[in-house]
Amino acid sequence: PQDPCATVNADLRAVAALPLRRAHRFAGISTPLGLYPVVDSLPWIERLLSWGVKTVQLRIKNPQDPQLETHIIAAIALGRRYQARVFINDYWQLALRHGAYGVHLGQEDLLTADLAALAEANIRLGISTHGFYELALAMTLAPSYLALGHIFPTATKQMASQPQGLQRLARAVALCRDRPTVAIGGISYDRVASVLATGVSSIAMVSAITQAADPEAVTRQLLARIECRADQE
Ligand code: 3NM
Repeated sequence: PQDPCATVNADLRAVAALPLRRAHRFAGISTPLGLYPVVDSLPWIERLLSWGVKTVQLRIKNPQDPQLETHIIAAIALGRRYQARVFINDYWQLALRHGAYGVHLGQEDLLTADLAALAEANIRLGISTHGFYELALAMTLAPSYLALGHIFPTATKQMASQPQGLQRLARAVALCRDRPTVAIGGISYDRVASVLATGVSSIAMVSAITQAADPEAVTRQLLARIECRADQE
């Protein structure tokens, strides 16, 4: 049987050899990301920014969408208008072409995306991780933040991995030291306090906001709880 360490070491070597050239580090994010909603449409981005959200992700999962580029351009423009951090999920070429604030990538994109070009364009990079192995890979790239998921069971995305739970989240946060961390996956309003107690610097949410009976009220309450804590740091 193949030695599992050999695979891990080969993967780590492949990532470490990525053509980062001069730009070895992505710009860090010095202010806490706070509440970080992940949404799939422009109206959601605009609504959230108008309610005071300062970090948001546009996650469009249909690459055939004829409006894809238009939506990405508009999302970037909204981010500038509201002085907010808008991350584009997946479509790093479009994000690069249109000068996005940030890009969020999954592990599968790390070996193909032009990370050097993103770093040189000063585009912030967030990376999804699921467990310590993916975290170790992602940390070799010194991204602007590390997303740690999925913490609890979630119906929003089909996951290949198991929920990490709060203990593993706390250990992962400790490993990330000063790098901003984002917890994601199954985080409801009622779980916010226990998630924040792990020391994670930000919370990403989909359904707790988009499926809420009153998304504006929930968002404002979440902002008060999550950003408030950040202000006290
Ligand atoms: N990424 P909800 S979990 C988009 O673990 C996404 O990488 C995840 O939705 C990851 O807040 C997830 O409704 C879905 O559980 C999060």
